[in-house]
Amino acid sequence: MGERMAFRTCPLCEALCGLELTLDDAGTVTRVRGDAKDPFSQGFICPKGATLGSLDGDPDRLAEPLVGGAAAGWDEAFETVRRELAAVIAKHGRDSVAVYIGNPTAHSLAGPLYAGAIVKAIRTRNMFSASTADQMPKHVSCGHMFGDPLAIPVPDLDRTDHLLMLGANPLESNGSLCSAPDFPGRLKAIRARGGKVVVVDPRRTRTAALADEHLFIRPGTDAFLLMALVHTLFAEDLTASAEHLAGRVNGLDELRGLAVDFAPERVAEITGVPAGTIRRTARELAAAGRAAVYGRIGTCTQAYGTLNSWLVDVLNVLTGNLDRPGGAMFPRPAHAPVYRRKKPFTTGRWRSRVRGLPEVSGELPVATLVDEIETPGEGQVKALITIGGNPALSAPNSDRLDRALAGLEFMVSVDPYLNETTRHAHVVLPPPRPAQTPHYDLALVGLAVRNYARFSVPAVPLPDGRPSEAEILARLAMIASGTDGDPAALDELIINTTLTKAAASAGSPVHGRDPEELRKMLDSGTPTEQRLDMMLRLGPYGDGFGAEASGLTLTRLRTEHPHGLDLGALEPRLDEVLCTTSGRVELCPSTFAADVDRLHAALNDPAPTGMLLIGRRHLRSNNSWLHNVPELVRGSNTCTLQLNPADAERLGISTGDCVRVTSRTGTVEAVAEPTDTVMPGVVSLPHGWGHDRPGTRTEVAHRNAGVNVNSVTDDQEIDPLSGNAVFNGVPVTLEPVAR
Ligand SMILES: Nc1nc2c(c(=O)[nH]1)N[C@H]1C(S)=C(S)[C@@H](COP(=O)(O)OP(=O)(O)OC[C@H]3O[C@@H](n4cnc5c(=O)[nH]c(N)nc54)[C@H](O)[C@@H]3O)O[C@H]1N2
Ligand SMILES: Nc1nc2c(c(=O)[nH]1)N[C@H]1C(S)=C(S)[C@@H](COP(=O)(O)OP(=O)(O)OC[C@H]3O[C@@H](n4cnc5c(=O)[nH]c(N)nc54)[C@H](O)[C@@H]3O)O[C@H]1N2
Ligand code: SF4
Ligand SMILES: [Mo]
Repeated sequence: MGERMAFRTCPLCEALCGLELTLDDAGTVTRVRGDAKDPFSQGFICPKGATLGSLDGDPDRLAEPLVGGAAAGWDEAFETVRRELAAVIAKHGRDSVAVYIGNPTAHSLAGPLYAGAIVKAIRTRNMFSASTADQMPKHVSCGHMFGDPLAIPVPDLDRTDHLLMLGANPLESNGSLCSAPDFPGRLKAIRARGGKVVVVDPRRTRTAALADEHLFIRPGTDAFLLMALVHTLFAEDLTASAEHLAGRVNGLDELRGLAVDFAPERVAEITGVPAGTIRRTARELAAAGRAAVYGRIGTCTQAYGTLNSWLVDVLNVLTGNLDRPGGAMFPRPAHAPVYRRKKPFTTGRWRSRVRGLPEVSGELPVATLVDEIETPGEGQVKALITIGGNPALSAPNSDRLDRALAGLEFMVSVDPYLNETTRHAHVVLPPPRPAQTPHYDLALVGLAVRNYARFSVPAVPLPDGRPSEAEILARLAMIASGTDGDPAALDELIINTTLTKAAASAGSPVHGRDPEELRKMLDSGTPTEQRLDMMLRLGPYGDGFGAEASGLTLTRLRTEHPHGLDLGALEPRLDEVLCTTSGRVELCPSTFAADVDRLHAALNDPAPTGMLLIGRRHLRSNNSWLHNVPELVRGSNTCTLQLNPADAERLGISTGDCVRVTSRTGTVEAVAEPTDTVMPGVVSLPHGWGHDRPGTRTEVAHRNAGVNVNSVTDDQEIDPLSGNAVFNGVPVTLEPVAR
């Protein structure tokens, strides 16, 4: 035997890189390289992907369930969950069980297929996720503009001549809501073909350093800048290129009216961007042949997160770049059927019990999870299910949440680690190693800059009796529905319902066929694989169950394209995507127009005088959970408090000093790193650190603990339209601490 090779997609970030794993006889991953044959990533890899072997073989990774902190068998673990959940529901009702779904759930095949079924089975209104600490504003903006919260246009990186990027640092993050392996290389290519890249960020990041131009902006003020860009386009009559959308857009005049008061001169002081620069930026955007505006987490995790997300696409529309090659385009994921019309988007179908915050996409803001746990009364949260999340570090004012978790009657976590969050769980159900897990990026291929599909078979088979993550989640859904039985029954139900609906749908490729017959044609793999096969075959590239002989099936993807299948550059498809009530792009939805009043009022606010805290990411880190990989934490401490040297001098702070950072919610002490890459008045701390708590089992992370920035972020500050957490622009005071 000896060495063998296996290929799979990297599950760690949104870039979708193909990996080549080398495994030994025992199934240990001994080397990881970029998969040169992947048509999308073409061998690109970053340090996180390259150390996937260490993550896979991490001795701290839980191999078996924990019940009450002790290793237990799967039957005992599931039986405990069944008993305890039933007890809580019997005593306090269904809304007393909350679910929190974390980021890695979006990077797995099992998460998107099964996590929702758990929530549905419990029938709880208390569903939370990392989305409200991340991209929820973009869902709300796309929901209202295009009718579908998942219809998110991505910048067509490979064909654009001009990219205006706000609040994104893909040289560290490798991109988000824009899946593009080797994002840095794609940015360099824009410049190499004579295009221009402009970055707007309170820090001169590595991305900003690579760009043609960097604009420092005061944290939290992007909406003013974006409004001023819209204002300039109207004022200087630069919207003519939007003509290809003529007759397909509503609200142009209302928008023009809203922007009247946001002249560049009016926002220059607030934003820190000179009026002349704003005008030139608008002109260059309008003049570029093919341009795209792209805003990411820096613009979402703000008090104006939804306005920012909306205005980014408003600019894409006004400059004629929406749904046009080289502009902002809608990917066409192979697994998503295009014949199914979606219901137009609404929010607020229910409200959170304590703060009355509106539901968005079936979720309540993670910022208010703690209120729901702490506040007594009918519907108080008494039990929590977490799936691949670490809210004890990742949520705003997470120390308060951390304390609240300790008081739950029951908590179960699906997670490979005993960490800051799962240490509170009565039962921990660990998913298998990445090498043992199949992969298909359901959530991310719909955000990729090329249409692309790749299925990864597990590199190492699971031992008998060891459930996959899909089986763990399906079993939890069965338990939650009160019919604890074979989890495959859940898949069977979903398959039958979907095929019956597809056979009855006029536009579907299987219209009029016998669902029974279709069912028999499905892939012979696991229930998960059968569901994926079904989705691919009903999808826009699918074989339509034989209707399109050369079309896509899972079998074909698995056997003929083990390194992935390139389905081509993005193509215009606005008509396929639009599902607003009007059938047009809503350029000026009324809820957004109303929120502009808030922005308008803030035009007259006095300029803040204190320091504002923002976040940042580092290439060798990934939110809270890669700090147990020795290779990634080796070297200098990255969890430092960056601040401008002028501020440091004024406050008597030198490099390496310990600084106490205080906000409304708490304090944190961090090591100072004065750097002129941060604009004056701004301090920056990365998130995901603070691994010094007792009761965890992450030895390397514990030794490289860092501090938790979310000790000082504020759970009461949210973007009102999306409920999203505000991590950027947090008012703080600083004082040096004598050691
Ligand atoms: N290496 C690494 N990669 C990751 C992750 C990670 O933790 N580490 N996390 C993954 C996840 S979950 C996500 S969501 C993505 C995020 O991907 P990105 O959106 O690219 O995230 P960041 O690198 O944090 O870049 C955000 C930038 O916004 C800037 N910023 C802060 N406040 C403001 C503001 O008010 N206005 C503007 N214009 N900019 C502001 C910050 O200085 C920072 O440079 O990255 C993913 N990839
Ligand atoms: N201050 C501040 N806070 C932030 C951010 C910020 O920029 N600044 N960013 C926010 C963003 S964008 C995000 S996405 C959130 C992330 O917030 P969370 O999703 O709550 O946290 P993560 O750190 O991603 O934790 C991931 C958890 O999943 C587990 N895990 C890893 N792989 C798997 C798997 O295959 N299956 C399962 N079931 N579990 C797995 C890990 O052990 C870990 O416990 O943090 C948010 N918090
Ligand atoms: S860029 Fe992202 S997907 Fe690619 S290897 Fe690194 S972590 Fe994995
Ligand atoms: Mo995220």
